[in-house]
Amino acid sequence: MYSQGLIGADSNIVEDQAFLDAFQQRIDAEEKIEPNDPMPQAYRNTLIRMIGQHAHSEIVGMLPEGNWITRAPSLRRKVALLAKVQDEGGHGLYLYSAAETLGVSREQMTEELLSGKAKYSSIFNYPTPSWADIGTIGWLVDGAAIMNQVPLCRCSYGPYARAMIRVCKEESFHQRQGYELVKTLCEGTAEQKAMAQDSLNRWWWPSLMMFGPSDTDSQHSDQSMKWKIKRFTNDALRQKFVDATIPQAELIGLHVPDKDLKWNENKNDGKGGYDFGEIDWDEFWRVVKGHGLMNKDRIKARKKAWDDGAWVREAAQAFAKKNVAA
Ligand code: FAQ
Repeated sequence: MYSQGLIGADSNIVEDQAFLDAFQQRIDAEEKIEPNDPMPQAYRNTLIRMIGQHAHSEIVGMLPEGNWITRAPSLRRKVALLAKVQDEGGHGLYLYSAAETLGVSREQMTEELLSGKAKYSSIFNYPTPSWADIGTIGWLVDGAAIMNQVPLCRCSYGPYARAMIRVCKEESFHQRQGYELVKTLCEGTAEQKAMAQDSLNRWWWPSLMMFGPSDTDSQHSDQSMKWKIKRFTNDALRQKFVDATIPQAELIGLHVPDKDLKWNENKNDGKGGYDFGEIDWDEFWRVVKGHGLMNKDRIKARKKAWDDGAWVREAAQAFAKKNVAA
């Protein structure tokens, strides 16, 4: 990885106004910023925080679905779920590698996850008690992830933008297979349809929370938009997600659990869109701060995997050293 050569790569840079203006000009001209380019420390730190959080989300996100691999109801469903969970692991690895180009090590990022310093998406702190949850996660969670990540393919930082291209293609496939699973349940027995509805009831609001706090409370959005890391605000993406998803729910006969949901033809500059109810922000912050239903289990599982894998990392390093010496 690039990291070893890059740590402190621009520590000699004086971040005076001329430097910051020249950097902003490159951003405004839609140039990609690459690992060896000089960049303001705050730009670097923002990306390390955001890509690190994203990588952790992919890896922790394997747990709720992994829970169902042994209990998938058919071989076809088992193969699809195995492949999906494996894809999420791959996304985590590209993203850790993209973050490493900024001079942070994977060990450091993992320590920050395990100590609670680094965040991961709130959505993965909810349990998956029914098989329908596997469909709902693909449909809504991957659906929300794509809405947020397609614009990240145009992020100003080259390695993150490029990693996002393949990630989005795979997430798009996951969204479709999840929707197909939920649709199949809706076309099945009354009990299966009820299972799908119950799952939507539990995942709808947490999926809206994935987009982050409202624009008025989002501390990083303004600067990240200026640096063209983010292309849309949290609320703008949330609105796009709601507008895209309601017709999908209607098509398969599911009811979105929001009494304030209403078509508003004046929304989106007259193109129309849905008004929707107020998100429970207390719940959002409680989960983000570590007090959701599954936060402790998720970190415990990641710590066990990291500790159990220590011998593999040590062996790989010893082997690499032996090869260099030979
Ligand atoms: N959960 O000022 P903002 C996936 C934190 S991948 C937890 O608005 P920002 C794939 C935020 O970090 C899902 N924390 O922050 C998959 C900040 O705290 P900090 C992950 C959250 O960065 C599917 C504070 O609140 N996707 O699902 C959340 O401008 C299925 C203030 O917020 C990404 O990471 C949250 N929901 O915007 C895998 C995409 N929201 O760091 C398996 C890249 C906010 O100052 C199965 N990230 N916070 O301590 C982003 O687009 C942005 O980072 C946002 C937040 C939009 C998440």
